[in-house]
Amino acid sequence: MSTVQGRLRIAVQKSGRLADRSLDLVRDAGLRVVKGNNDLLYRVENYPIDLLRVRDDDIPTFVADGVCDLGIVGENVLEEARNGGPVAEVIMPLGFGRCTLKIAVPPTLAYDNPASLEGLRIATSYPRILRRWLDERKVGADIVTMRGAVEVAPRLKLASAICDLVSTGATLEANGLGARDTVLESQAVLIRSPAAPEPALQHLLDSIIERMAGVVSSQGAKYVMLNAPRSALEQITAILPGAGSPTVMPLSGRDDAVAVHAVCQEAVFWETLEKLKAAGASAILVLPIEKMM
Ligand code: PRT
Ligand code: ZN
Repeated sequence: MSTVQGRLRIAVQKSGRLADRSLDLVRDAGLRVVKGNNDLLYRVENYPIDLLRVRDDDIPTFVADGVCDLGIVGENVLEEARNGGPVAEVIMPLGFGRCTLKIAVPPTLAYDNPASLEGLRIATSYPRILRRWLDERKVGADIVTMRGAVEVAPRLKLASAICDLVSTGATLEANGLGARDTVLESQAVLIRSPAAPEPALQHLLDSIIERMAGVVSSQGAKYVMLNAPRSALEQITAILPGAGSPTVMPLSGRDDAVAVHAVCQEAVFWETLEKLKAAGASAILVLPIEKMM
């Protein structure tokens, strides 16, 4: 059972790379968040829900232990928190906070495959993930755990290689390191507690999850409307990216053409529009989608 009677709790990062997007997701799901005097806890004024704002490293435990019902955290942090105890359940990937945990080495170190790390010292903030990865590959290496600034470890001779998060690659480049292997692909995920909420809050919890799923799937999705010659209908629908089965409607006064409406799950680029036009489509409209369920 959740610890606070009559209220659901969602754990989000207080400040950092996931903080803004986490709050956006909560707001887009229709929760009106009010910042009170308490920096740790934001209240939702239209539902019995509180946001617990904490360091991301605390989120997996808070959710696994039932202190919070839901949480938003990077897969890297969730994976590192796995220690044989209760685990939070991953509900869905959220499409932001993407990064990759990589093995990176200085140019002086010859790296062919993970076995090249045998007997070396590797610096990382993710010792558990790295240990599992090395064990699975039967590589024996020493791990030096560092809280931050992992990229300077080779220069300071603290380690021969590093295992760190990479997004643009600028940090590795600035430190003269090259990425060699991928240990984990990560993005932010929505997680839920294995402990059920109070029965009276179950319906609210389910509906928040469903709304968040709607927000995530509508992100980047577009509503496309166009007119198509009947003869080119098959070709035109094949061009629409991730459209599933579109709606096809008659056009008044025209037997040779139809109107096509489709929800495209993937990005609709100018190139796509040009291909549609070349295939005979006309009056092409691309509209954003605000909500989807
Ligand atoms: O204070 P708190 O503990 O909550 O935050 P934090 O400092 O531990 O984490 P924060 O806010 O930096 O990151 C939160 C989450 O964002 C991470 O756990 C990842 O899931 C995700 N994320 C996405 C990243 C990056 N991209 C990222 N690039 N986390 C860290 N980095 C760092 C990386 O460690 C390296 O130092 O950015 C540097 C590399 O970036 P590039 O762009 O130069 O490759
Ligand atoms: Zn952290």
